[in-house]
Amino acid sequence: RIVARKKVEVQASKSKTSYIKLEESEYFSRKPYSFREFLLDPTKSGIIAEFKRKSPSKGIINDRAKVKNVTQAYAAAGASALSVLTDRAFFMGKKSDLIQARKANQIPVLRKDFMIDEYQVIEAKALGADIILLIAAILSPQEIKKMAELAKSLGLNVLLEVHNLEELERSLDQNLDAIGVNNRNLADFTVSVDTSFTLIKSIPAEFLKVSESAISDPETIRQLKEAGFNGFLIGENFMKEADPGAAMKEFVG
Ligand code: IGP
Repeated sequence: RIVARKKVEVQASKSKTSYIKLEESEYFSRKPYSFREFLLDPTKSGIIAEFKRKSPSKGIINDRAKVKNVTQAYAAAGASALSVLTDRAFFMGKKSDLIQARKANQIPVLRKDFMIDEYQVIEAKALGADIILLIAAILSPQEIKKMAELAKSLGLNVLLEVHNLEELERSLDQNLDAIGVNNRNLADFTVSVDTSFTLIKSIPAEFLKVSESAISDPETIRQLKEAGFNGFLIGENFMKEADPGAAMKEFVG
């Protein structure tokens, strides 16, 4: 189980690295980019382009692509933000991938990981992230509140991921910036973009709206925009190609 493994990993990081060390990071004092500003920028695509080498559902997607090249090509193709997996066990991601993406780009970067502890929020800031992901399926409302509050106090943007109405209703909090509807069911990996079309009706107006996963054609984006979505998180459709940046460029047209 992902969460059990993550707990062990976070404990290990905590005992190796003090909070003081994290605060010494050159990124700790930077002011994160506004997710809202970039997502609503009409000159950009609304796409949050993801760097993902591997996933539990697909296995290896791309283990040759270089994070600097790919993220820069994503940004040049009009990405509104970048998403970088930092989970090693299931996604072959690295914390240093996030640092590299940060260094190479001037758009918001989402730390994509399973956040279960406040330590990871502080770490996200130290790695140069602008946005953190909180997954409703693995967090209690109290945990979401605590982590979102901490993130906001550090100037980070918060994206809450939900997969059904129950998760959405129990998890809403004033410290969230965006609600992401995951079209992939993390329990059985089945995908359906209809999850987005159904759930958007229940997302309060003040939140940015992001549709996540299984988006593989521009027509789907057009429909999601029409339904009211501001952001589109896309990974595999680009990463499955040898040149993910070129794939995105072609997709955006
Ligand atoms: C991207 P896709 O189908 O375009 O590769 O999906 C992103 O939504 C997906 O990687 C994701 C994810 C997550 C990964 C969404 N939520 C939570 C790990 C953890």
